[in-house]
Amino acid sequence: MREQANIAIDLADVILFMTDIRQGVTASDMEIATMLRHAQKPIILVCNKSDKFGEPPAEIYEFYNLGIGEPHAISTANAIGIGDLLDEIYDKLPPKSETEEDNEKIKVAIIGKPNVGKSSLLNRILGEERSIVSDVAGTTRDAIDSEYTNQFGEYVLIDTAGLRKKSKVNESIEKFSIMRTLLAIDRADVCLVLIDATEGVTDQDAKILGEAHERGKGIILVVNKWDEIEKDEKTMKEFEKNIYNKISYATYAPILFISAKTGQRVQKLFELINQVNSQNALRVSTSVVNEVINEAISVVQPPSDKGKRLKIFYGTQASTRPPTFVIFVNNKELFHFSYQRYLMNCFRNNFGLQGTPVRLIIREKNKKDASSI
Ligand SMILES: Nc1nc2c(ncn2[C@@H]2O[C@H](COP(=O)(O)OP(=O)(O)OP(=O)(O)O)[C@@H](O)[C@H]2O)c(=O)[nH]1
Ligand SMILES: [Mg+2]
Repeated sequence: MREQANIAIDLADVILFMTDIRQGVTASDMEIATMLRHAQKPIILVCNKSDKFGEPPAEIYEFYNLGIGEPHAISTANAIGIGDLLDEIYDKLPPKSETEEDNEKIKVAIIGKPNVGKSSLLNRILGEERSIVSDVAGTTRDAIDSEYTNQFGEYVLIDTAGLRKKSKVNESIEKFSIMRTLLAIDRADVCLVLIDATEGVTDQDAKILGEAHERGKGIILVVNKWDEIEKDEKTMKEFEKNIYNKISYATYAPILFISAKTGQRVQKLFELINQVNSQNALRVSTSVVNEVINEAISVVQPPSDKGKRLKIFYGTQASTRPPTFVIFVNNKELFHFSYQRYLMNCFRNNFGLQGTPVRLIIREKNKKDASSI
């Protein structure tokens, strides 16, 4: 429990220290308070179960003894004091600039199942033993940030804990490792999804890739331990084919074959990272989006159903990371998946968009609305 609490403290921007006003200050409250005093994070002391409206009960004064500051009386059951608590949390959140200071640096998360060589890759890049490497699966527990600059740019490289199969995760410590890895993916601009060349793409690899894909990250598939493979001139192509067969929804992701052990092609990663990062952040003007839509429509007629034909009025890019396009149509139902995929491919072919997921949001608009735009 203590270990879990420590991990949670590390991850947090603000800590709510929750106590029970009906029990008064307990021995474990005292212990937690001691832990928190070392945390150097903003802490808000909360006395729950203060169920009556009006002035906080006299019992609250005892909580000053914890040395955490002013206690806040709330009742979660009766929804008392929650708004004030939220205000307090808001005040204590770090300013935005602090969390975005590394904006020019490309954040790269190295993810993959245990033992695939994530830490080895990081060490190879940095040229030092920053992360512990061993053949014991689950060596890395933490997400470790390292800043790195080379001729290609400035990066923050994040080594992560290997994501295991759910069925094998029983300790809560491991759940926190997983949480840290997922948070690292959230923070990243580009994810390097490592695949073990000696095993090919496994279900677990596909799941990990799915986490990055769903979060809209730039993705590079990195096949590691390439030194272990006996190969001829066809091996790489066959490998590529097998990978894309297994993960057909992410064929946009480029594949690089490397060896963290020998350093083969590791330097090539950075050009790819830069490309994928800029594609993930790409912005396309509305006029260009509509040129592509119009051309797409003229080449392949939109589908129709029971005499009704899909009409695409116009589209616009709503956001980046990943590129997300809103498409206004007469009737959503008619916009079949296959035609969405077709349009998505037209976007990809025209704009590039290699290495990044692309999202379409379909909105209905009646004709009258549409013509007024
Ligand atoms: N042959 C070969 N072995 C490698 C390569 N990269 C890593 N290994 C070996 O694979 C094992 C696991 O390497 P790690 O770097 O610890 O793997 P990890 O993905 O960080 O593992 P966890 O932190 O446990 O998730 C070690 O024995 C490495 O020496 C490679 O390119 N080729
Ligand atoms: Mg590791």
